[in-house]
Amino acid sequence: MKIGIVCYPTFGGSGIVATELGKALADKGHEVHFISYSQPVRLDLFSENMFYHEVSVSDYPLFEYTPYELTLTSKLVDVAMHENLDLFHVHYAIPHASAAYTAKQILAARGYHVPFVTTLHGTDITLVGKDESFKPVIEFAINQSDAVTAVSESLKQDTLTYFNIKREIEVIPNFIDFEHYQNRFDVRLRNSIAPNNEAVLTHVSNFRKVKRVEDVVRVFHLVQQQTPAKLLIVGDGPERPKIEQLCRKLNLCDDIKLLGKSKAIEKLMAISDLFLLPSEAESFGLVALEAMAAGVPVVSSNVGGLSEVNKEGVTGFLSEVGNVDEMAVNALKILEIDLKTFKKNARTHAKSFDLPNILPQYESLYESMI
Ligand code: GMT
Repeated sequence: MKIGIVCYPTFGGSGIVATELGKALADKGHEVHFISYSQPVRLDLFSENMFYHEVSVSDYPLFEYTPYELTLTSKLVDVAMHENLDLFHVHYAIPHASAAYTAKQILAARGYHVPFVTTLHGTDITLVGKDESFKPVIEFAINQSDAVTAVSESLKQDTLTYFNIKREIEVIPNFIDFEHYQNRFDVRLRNSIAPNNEAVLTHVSNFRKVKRVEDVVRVFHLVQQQTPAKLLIVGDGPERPKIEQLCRKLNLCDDIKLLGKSKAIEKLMAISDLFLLPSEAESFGLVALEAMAAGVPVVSSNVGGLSEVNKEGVTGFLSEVGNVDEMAVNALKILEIDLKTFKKNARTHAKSFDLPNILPQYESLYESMI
């Protein structure tokens, strides 16, 4: 099949899922065309049947806000016609689903039939999409999609709650390439982070408010009062200054490392003992799954799809948003009582989200559309 994948190119989970899906489809012999405003961070164009088409937005003095969606739509029309695409797969509804809908109409007027599947990822529904300033367009574009998928049962239910949806939503969970996370332990890296074999706690995110990174620091602070520990914080984003301030205020600067947008996620997970994800909203929590694939148990909040990924008392623990005291108690329970069992369970549960289990679900959906 010839598939056009539309996604955000940044570190966010939806872009990562879209890119890894495209790479896996290309490996299976499909022709994959990525369409975005810059090259997705995880995209390395080493495959002969993978292509990248950049949407370049040019400024015009009249526009106070440059209309990206129109440029994207034109690009979709152009790529579909010239590359003979069979379908579009758009990740994150805003504005990709409405752009794909318009592109489909333009293509139809030119005699081409190019259906599109929309994958809902989370904030496109739970935060941004349900805002009245987007809602009518998003609702329409979801209903007009030829197929709709959501990355968790919880996100499907949220979509049905917030919008008037008249079509089937199929749940296809996020995935990891399980093998990619095995045998990555680097003893020198571990010793450099935790020279006295302290427990290593890790958090990875884009530092948006919704991730509650300050809670990560507070949980760590409580844990560290009971057991020697180090904290790795990977990523970057708007909340960084607040996090730095809190580290200083709690006198934790020597024990917390802010690593920025590291690409060595697998290696960092492999030397970690525990992963913290106290988010306010999380439709799935791909990063928790990545941690689990590396054998790292998870202490998280209990929102959205997190309970579909992190199994209470098995792969980690889940608490109410903001309950940092309980999260710290749970972290200590895992670290001090039964780290080995939790590690094993985390890996076993992550294996059920391995790529070969999920990829065929997308392929059969595509086949049913064309
Ligand atoms: O929240 C992020 O980190 C980014 C965001 C995105 O769309 O890029 O992530 C959402 O999609 C991910 C991939 O499907 C999910 O794993 C995240 O849980 C989801 N984030 C939220 O719901 C807040």
